[in-house]
Amino acid sequence: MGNPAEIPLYINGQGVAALTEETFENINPATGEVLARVHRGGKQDVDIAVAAAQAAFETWSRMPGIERGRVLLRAADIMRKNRDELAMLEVLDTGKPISETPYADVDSAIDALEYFGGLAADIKGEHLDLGEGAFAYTIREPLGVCAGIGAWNYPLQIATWKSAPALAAGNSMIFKPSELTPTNAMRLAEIYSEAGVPDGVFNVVHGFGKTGHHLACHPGIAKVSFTGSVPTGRKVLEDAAGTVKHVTMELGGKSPLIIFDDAQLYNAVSAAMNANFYSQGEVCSNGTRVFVHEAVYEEFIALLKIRTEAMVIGDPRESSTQVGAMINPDHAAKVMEYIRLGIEEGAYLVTGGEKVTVPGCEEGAFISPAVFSATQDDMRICREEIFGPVMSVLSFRDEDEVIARANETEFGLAAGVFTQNLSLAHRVVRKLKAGSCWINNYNLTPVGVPFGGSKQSGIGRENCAAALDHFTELKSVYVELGDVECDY
Ligand code: TXE
Repeated sequence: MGNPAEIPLYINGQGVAALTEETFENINPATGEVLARVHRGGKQDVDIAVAAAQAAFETWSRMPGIERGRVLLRAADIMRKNRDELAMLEVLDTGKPISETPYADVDSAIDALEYFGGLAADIKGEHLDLGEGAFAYTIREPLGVCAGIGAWNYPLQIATWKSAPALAAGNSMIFKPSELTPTNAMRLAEIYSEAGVPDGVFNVVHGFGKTGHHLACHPGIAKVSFTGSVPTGRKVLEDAAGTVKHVTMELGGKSPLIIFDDAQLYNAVSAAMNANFYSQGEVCSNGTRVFVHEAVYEEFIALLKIRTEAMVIGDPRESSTQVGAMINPDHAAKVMEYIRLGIEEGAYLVTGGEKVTVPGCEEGAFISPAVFSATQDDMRICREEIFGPVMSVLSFRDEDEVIARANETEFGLAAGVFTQNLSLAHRVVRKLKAGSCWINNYNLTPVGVPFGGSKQSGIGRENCAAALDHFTELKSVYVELGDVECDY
């Protein structure tokens, strides 16, 4: 193994050393190899990034939207040309299989750039006719310097889902990727610069929670867009409150996937597997509580067991691999503890839940996809977010009962319903307390369809036109055409 690369901060259009003079290691989850030494940004680095972003905001925000849009569309083209490289970098950073990352990560980022690049020219206010003597109009204005803080499961997608609408609306941004996956935020910054994003408009500051805390507290930052766990989201919200920042919160979940007795069972099993084992289950919106009607429960479990045991666990760099490495051994240990707990609490482990050694990836932490049956709602594996390949299958008898049980959680990120009965599907979806719902499929997030959670799973929506509303604010202007009426 050669000397690991060095990943600096990216401020004002170039790589810069952190003033902390401290670095941390970026590890390849599958091999344990040190991929790079990453500069840790401290408070002074954040201050410098904010100053650069403030200066850049002055020109970028005054550029016509169509010109900002053109730059984002160029960035999409450059990203498409580098799709394979970016997809492999995501594999090395996250341990996710190469069979996923071109689509779920890179294509999703390209779509966001094209979508918001197209909308940039169409950010507008309204004209309000107030009769003969007056009228009013509104202006949708950018907020200023915005901070993005990302989680480690979809690094490039999260960085682009936050920066594309922010920049389209005329804001500048400082993005802090997760300390576990710093690589593609740098490639995004380079791509933006190559596309013509002016220096200082998009900056990257690496670091841990403390660096994120500096961003969330900084008086020069108007908004924080955060993706991560609920506990951390609460801390960011508290910090942002100190200077009354705008916030977008994309947090965790323990989402229900409800399979009625008339569901097309093969598709329902497919959706349940996608909803629990894609990206090794490290997906916030996963349908990890699978409620199956008692009439088809045994058949569902039998089919699910056969198909789960056929999944290919392996080196994420191999195209045949379907289950890659967990993000790191600590997280894998957390997931294994939940599996032990599930058994202890009396659930039945139908299949999987074992640590697996993959030749050539002996340092990696691999877990065979786990299915629990004989589960109860109050078990911790059915209440807490595990963020790993662990599916809990619960049985239910009728519609009202399953809706009540599905909603019995502090989370509200996502939900799925499988049935051939259209009125049942739409009636149930209306009653489920979740931000992102699917009928007869799961976890598809085409650009333009709002993504985000209700209850404690989040605030705001991403990947849609509403994201532009969250990165702008309205100024209203009243225009008097006559005299000022005055009684004194
Ligand atoms: O989150 P963490 P992770 C959720 C997912 C799971 C979690 C896993 O459900 O709960 O993310 O990602 C920074 N002030 N989602 O472990 O620990 C930290 O450095 C400011 C939901 O990364 O919360 C990292 O960059 N920042 C999502 C980021 O917060 C702080 C989809 C997240 O870290 C901080 C993907 C602090 N005090 C994952 N402490 C969705 N809903 O879309 C840490 N950080």
